[in-house]
Amino acid sequence: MTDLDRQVISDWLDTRAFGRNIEVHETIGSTNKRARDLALAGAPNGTVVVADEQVDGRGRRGRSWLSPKGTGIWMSVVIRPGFEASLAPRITVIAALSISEAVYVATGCRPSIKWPNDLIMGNKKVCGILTEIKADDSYTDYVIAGIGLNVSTRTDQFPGDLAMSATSIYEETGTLPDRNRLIADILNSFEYMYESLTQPGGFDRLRMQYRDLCLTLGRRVRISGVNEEFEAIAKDISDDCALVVELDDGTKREILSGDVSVRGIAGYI
Ligand code: BTX
Repeated sequence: MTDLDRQVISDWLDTRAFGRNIEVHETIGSTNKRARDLALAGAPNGTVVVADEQVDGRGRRGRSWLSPKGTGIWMSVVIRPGFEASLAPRITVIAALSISEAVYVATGCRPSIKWPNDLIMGNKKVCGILTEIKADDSYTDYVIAGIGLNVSTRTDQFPGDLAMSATSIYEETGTLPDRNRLIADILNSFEYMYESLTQPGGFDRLRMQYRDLCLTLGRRVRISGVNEEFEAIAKDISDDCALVVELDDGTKREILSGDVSVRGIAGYI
């Protein structure tokens, strides 16, 4: 697989801010952690940290993210949105859409989205997104959008049960896209969608695209929250990016966060 190259990434970029300030690391603990340190030190909107390998890659709720050397895109984007914290989940939505679009352009195959933060190919997880935020009620200091995308990983490189639930672009499509180009394409779409968030009707159009790609909708799901676990039918994505579900007694609920399992997807039986 081609080496990560700052200059090649820059050459493919078509952005104003995203990726214009970029760090490329051979190895790092976690790109999200590095991006957070940079954000706290005042890094501008669109700052990107990308690494060839993460030795302490992070998922949600303290879980770990396998990030072997040279096999994927491990990248974090610092975003300084001019909007309140409640709108921050929109960043996860547009990150997912932009990754799906870039993979489609590179391979002709379009990953689906499993609400809120996974991209799925062949019923397995090809990408996870970790969005972290520093904000108070009225002001968002920064959002870090962390992207872990398996590009060339072979099934036998995923340890234990992960082999049942994880996959890569190469495993699903037989194509090995150039990571530098893919990084730039993700950032190009990401910035374009980010800017359209502030235009009238901008998010509604993106939400429609998200609904079309969201394999969670219309399915029976199991929701595991901090204090409860229940099943329901996933119906819609709300304006604030919650998953709208209908329980068996007909009541509707909006789920803002939590683990949502969909039968047959990403190893859930
Ligand atoms: P998540 O908590 O939804 O998913 C984490 C779970 O996914 C793990 O518990 C494991 O079961 C599974 N998993 C671990 N590694 C992989 C992998 N490579 N492919 C498929 N499944 C896997 C998802 O969290 C958010 C992950 C974000 C990762 C990026 S990488 C760049 C940035 N830096 C960082 O530390 N995290 C983000």
